[in-house]
Amino acid sequence: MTDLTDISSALAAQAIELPSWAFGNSGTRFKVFGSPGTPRDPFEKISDAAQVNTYTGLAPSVALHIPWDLVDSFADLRKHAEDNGVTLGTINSNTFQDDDYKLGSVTHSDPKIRQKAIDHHFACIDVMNETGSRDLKIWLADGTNYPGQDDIRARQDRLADSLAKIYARIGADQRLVLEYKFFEPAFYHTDVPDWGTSYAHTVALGDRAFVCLDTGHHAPGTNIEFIVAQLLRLGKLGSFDFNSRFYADDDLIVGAADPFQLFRIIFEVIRGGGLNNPEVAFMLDQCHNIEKKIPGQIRSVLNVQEMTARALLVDRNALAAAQEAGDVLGANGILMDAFYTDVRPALAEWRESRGLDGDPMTAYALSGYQEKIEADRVGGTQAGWGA
Ligand code: LRH
Ligand code: MN
Ligand code: MN
Repeated sequence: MTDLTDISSALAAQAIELPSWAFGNSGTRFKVFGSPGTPRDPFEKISDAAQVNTYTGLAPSVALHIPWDLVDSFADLRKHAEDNGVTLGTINSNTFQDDDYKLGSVTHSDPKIRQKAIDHHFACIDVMNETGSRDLKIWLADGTNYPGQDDIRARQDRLADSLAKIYARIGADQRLVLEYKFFEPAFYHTDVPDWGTSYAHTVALGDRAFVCLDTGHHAPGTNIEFIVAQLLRLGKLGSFDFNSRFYADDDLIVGAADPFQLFRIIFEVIRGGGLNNPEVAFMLDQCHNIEKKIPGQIRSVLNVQEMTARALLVDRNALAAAQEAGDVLGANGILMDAFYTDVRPALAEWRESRGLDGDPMTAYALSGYQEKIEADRVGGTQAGWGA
C-alpha cells in the first residue's frame, strides 16, 4: 500500500469550503428538479454542510451567497454553524438577479444603479462583520451581447471606480476576491472575463485584493495550471472555486470530468506554496442538479483530497533533476507515476487512524441522516439556486 507518512501532515491540514447553494435545488435553464430533504432555509443548509465535515474531516467552513442566504440574525446562523462544528466563510455578493442590472451593475452607465450595486456590497460587508468572514467574493455578470452596445473601455473605468469604493469599506483583516469568467450570461463581452483583467483590477486596488479562479470559467483547452502558477508567482491567487466542466460552466463534481487536470492544478498549487496556505482558499462552487446533494459534496471533497495526495507524492527532487538534465520523458514519467498511484486504500486507512470512517460515502449512507431529512423536511419552500 502507498505510504502516506511523509505527506500526512499536509493532508491533515487540508480544508475545503463548501458552498451553501450546493445544498439547495438547482438545475439548468430548462428545469430545476426538486428533491426530497432539500433544506428550506439557510440553517438547514448549514446542518447539511456540517454532515460533509463530520464524515470527511475536510470541510470546516461554508460560504454564503447574499441574498440567497439572508436571515433575520446572522449571529444566530453563526451560532448554529459553530454548534454543528463548522464556521461561516466567504460571503458572495449577487448582482445578477435584479432587473435593474439588466445592462450592468457596478459598470452601469447610470450612477444610481452603480450606487445600488455598491450598496449591496456594503451590505455584504456588514454581513461579514457579523459572521466573522474574511473574504468578500465578487463575481459580476456584467457585459454586453452585441458589439457597440456599450463603451467597453468606459465600463472598465466605471468598474475600477466602483471596486475602489467597495474595497475602501473592507476591514483590515478582510479581503476582496474578484472572480472572472469568460462568458455567460453576457455573450459578446464580459467586463471581468479573464485572470489578467481580474489581476489588473486587484493590483490597482491593493494588498487585500486577490483573484478567484473558478475552474469552470475558461475556454476549452485553457491551461489552467499555468494560470495558477502565474498568479501564485505574482502573489495574487486568493481562492479557487472548484468544479468540473465538460462544455461550459457546468458546475459538476470537481474531479469528475478530468481528474488529471485537477491533479495538475493541485501540483502547481503545491509547487507555488499555495497548499494549506491561508492566502489561497480552496472552495467548491458546484450544483447537484440530479444527484443527492450531501453525497455529491462528500464525493467532491474526497476527489480533491485524492488528487492532493497524488500531487504530494510527486518526487519533486527527482523531477527537478530530470528537468535540469533535459530528460523530457523521464520528467514526464515522474509526474505520471504519482498521478497513476491509487491512493484510495491508503487514504481509507489514514482516515481510520484519525478516528474517521475509512469510507465516508458509505458511512453517510448508513447514518440515516438522508432518510431523516427526507421524512422531516416536508412543507415549506425548498431552497434553491436563486431563491
Ligand atoms: C458564476 C459563479 C459565481 C457565482 C456562482 C453561483 O458563474 O461561478 O461564483 O457566485 O457561480
Ligand atoms: Mn464561481
Ligand atoms: Mn460559475
